[in-house]
Amino acid sequence: MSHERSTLSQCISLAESQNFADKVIISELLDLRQSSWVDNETLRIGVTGPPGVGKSTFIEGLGISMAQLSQQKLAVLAIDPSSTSTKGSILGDKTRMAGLSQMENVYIRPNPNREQLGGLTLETATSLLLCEAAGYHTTYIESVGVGQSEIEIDMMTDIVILLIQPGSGDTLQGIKKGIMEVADIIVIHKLDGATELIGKEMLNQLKQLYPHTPVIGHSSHPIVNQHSLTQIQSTLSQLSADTKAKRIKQKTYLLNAELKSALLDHAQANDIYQLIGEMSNIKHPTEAYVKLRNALNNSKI
Ligand SMILES: Nc1nc2c(ncn2[C@@H]2O[C@H](COP(=O)(O)OP(=O)(O)OP(=O)(O)O)[C@@H](O)[C@H]2O)c(=O)[nH]1
Ligand SMILES: [Mg+2]
Repeated sequence: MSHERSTLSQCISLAESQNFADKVIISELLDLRQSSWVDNETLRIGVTGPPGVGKSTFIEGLGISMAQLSQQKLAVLAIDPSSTSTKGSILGDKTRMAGLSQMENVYIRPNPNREQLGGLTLETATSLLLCEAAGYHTTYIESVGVGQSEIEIDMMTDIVILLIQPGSGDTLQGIKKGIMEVADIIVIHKLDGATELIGKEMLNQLKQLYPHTPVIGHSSHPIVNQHSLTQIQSTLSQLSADTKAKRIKQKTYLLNAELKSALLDHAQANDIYQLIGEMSNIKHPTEAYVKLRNALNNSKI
């Protein structure tokens, strides 16, 4: 089992590489496993929310409960935003998910957040497919909701769970609208101790503001609230009944993003300025666009 997990880790490292030959290997591997973005019986859950809201601790509680209930394998791709400064991501996530990381049928991949805001990249989508190809039925993607990452988490997962922490200065006005709109489930987290009262107020406000989105209060620490956990699990199983339509849209989005990235890599490899002329001769950005399009029209791409 641990051998299998280390093979999966090696494959994910290859998928994260920018090397073309590595991409060819991964593409062939996924073909071999008949991987498909749309057609399979897996479940992809995005967990997002501001730094420190308790995403990893929440996944630990929910994941342990899911892994105990079924024989199905579960993977977590955690994007740790603090890792660039502390370089402590692996330690951080393994301690936050100490119980899960001990389980036989669980794979946890803590990923350092690279240059992209929120940490999600196209390679994250490929890593997710690799987990599924290795037999992991449910994959969690943990990502902090900053920058454009909320768009991306919605574009990679079947169900987005947004965690909000009461009384942290994350007042409702402070939470970006975009992320509220892509959330399939809103969880008021850390609904315990000193923040319980203010959290309940927030819960009522949100229920009125978003009447069509399930809003659930929950606490994962020091002990997991089993009552709200059950509510979250049953909401998840209702929402997971039909994922196909969303996946079809996602596939178009991801495919276009991959094409743009391939074109850019191709142009860079061929020295883009050889195609469009010296930068100093270009007077405005649209001119660069038009020149490149013309150059591509004349080539056989
Ligand atoms: N009171 C309380 N504390 C919690 C709860 N869940 C997590 N914490 C604490 O909040 C802190 C941050 O938890 P994490 O799970 O690391 O939060 P995170 O959102 O994954 O953090 P980043 O990955 O750094 O964005 C830790 O000290 C946890 O023990 C909860 O339900 N209640
Ligand atoms: Mg975390």
